[in-house]
Amino acid sequence: MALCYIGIGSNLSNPAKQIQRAIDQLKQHDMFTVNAVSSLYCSQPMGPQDQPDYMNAVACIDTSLSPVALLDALQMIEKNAGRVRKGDRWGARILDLDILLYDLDVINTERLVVPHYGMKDREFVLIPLAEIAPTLILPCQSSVASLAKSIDKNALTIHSQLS
Ligand code: J1A
Repeated sequence: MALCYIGIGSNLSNPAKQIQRAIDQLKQHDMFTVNAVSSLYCSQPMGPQDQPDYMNAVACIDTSLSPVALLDALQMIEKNAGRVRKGDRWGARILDLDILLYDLDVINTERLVVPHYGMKDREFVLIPLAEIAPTLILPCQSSVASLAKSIDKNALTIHSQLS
């Protein structure tokens, strides 16, 4: 079994609903056990601001899937839950699932970079992660709690609780 942290984000088509649905799918999946889910956070978009605010959360799961098989399973959830059908055309992607951590493994392949390359710079990842895993130490030896404490909160707020 591997202990993994998954970052979840959406800024389209009722983001709060997209994220709750993604968590429901993680919970229903045969190959995952969901151990903990953070609060739902509202955050400002990275980079260009001419897009809606994001909702973000982090989930802690156990899985016996390999890292690549986990990525495949998450991309299937993105496809199922993250696309709206408009007539015969598939609409924009509305759900992002990122593998933040896979145990303390360090992975650098074409398909997968773990720990997630942006996680230490993103308040919408670090703060929800610190909420559910305050004592976690990253493979680089940094503590999640201390990284979360010193990062700029950038107007990040708790929106609601997830179930
Ligand atoms: C590809 N990948 O990335 S999408 C995939 N390492 O096909 C994978 N650890 O092969 C590859 N987990 O939320 C490499 N995929 C990966 N992501 C890993 C998953 N502003 C990995 N406030 C491309 N909040 C993949 N989000 C990677 N601004 C990128 C989606 C999934 C995140 C856009 C706020 C946000 C974005 C921009 C934001 C937010 C894309 N996030």
